[in-house]
Amino acid sequence: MTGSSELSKKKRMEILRKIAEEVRGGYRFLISTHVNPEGDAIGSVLALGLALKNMGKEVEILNQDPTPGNLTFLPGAGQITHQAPESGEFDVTFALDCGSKARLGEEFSRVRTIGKVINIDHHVSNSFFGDVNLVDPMASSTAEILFDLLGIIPVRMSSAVAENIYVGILTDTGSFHYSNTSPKTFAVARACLLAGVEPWKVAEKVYENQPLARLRLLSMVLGTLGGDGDGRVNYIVVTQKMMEESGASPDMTEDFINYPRSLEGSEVALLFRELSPKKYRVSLRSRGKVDVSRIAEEFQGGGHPNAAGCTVEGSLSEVKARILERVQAAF
Ligand SMILES: [Mn+2]
Repeated sequence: MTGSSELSKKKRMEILRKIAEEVRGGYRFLISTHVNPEGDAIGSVLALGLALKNMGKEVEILNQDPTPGNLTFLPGAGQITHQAPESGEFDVTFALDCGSKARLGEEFSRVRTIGKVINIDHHVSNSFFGDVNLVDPMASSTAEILFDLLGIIPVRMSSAVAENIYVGILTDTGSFHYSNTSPKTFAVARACLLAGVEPWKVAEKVYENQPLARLRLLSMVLGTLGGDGDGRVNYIVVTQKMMEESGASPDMTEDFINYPRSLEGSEVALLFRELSPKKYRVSLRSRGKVDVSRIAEEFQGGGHPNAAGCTVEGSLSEVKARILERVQAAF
């Protein structure tokens, strides 16, 4: 057990109070998240950013990578910058949903003065790189933790803030499908609805608004479906060639792993995405029998017991063989 998984209610509240104090005392805030951001990353930076602005704070949101197309509807999304700001001097910097400082990206490292770093995350593999660290692996999402922070500061949750929190929760729980969905998760979602969020509208924008390129890519990727022979481990592959032929962007592959994951009898699902000819991003999902974060960590990656990722160098057949061997040994 790491210290983080034993985070007690009391300790959690202490840290939240400390962060609320930093918020009240600071004036210029930088907010950032990991490279290749998804729903929880985007929802979290926007929810906190909008809330701080509502308090009259000066806020800069820096995400190195672009916002996925299906999330650009989120309130405040137009205010995200992708390059280190020229006059980069901040009292406090929030790193949200990000396991390590390196995952904040190159642009982040160019900011002149980041001030005190507050690290809020729910990844068990978080490296506690902040001056203040709130890592709560029991939370469904970083957005769920931010909901508590806003209540303690306190700052009213506007409908715009609520929509961002709701999307963070919705996407990180796979629409409330995954095991990280708790009574607390639904309580926070309920509060978001009471603040004005309309779930059907959000679901339509997030899930039923896909570009044709994504479906074209998916049809190619499903053709690569393979397994270990007994049905427990199933994988798919995304190559650079498929990306080019379909015209899709990497963020469109985000949910593809749910296809091998959803197969009958599937315990571990894998997605191999070619980054360059001898380098692959590997996403791992488990239904609970195998702790895939341990496997990812062996390859300098990380994540949760049921959802993790790592980057592995080698040809596709080498990378596949190394990962499959490791996964099979974990049963
Ligand atoms: Mn998250």
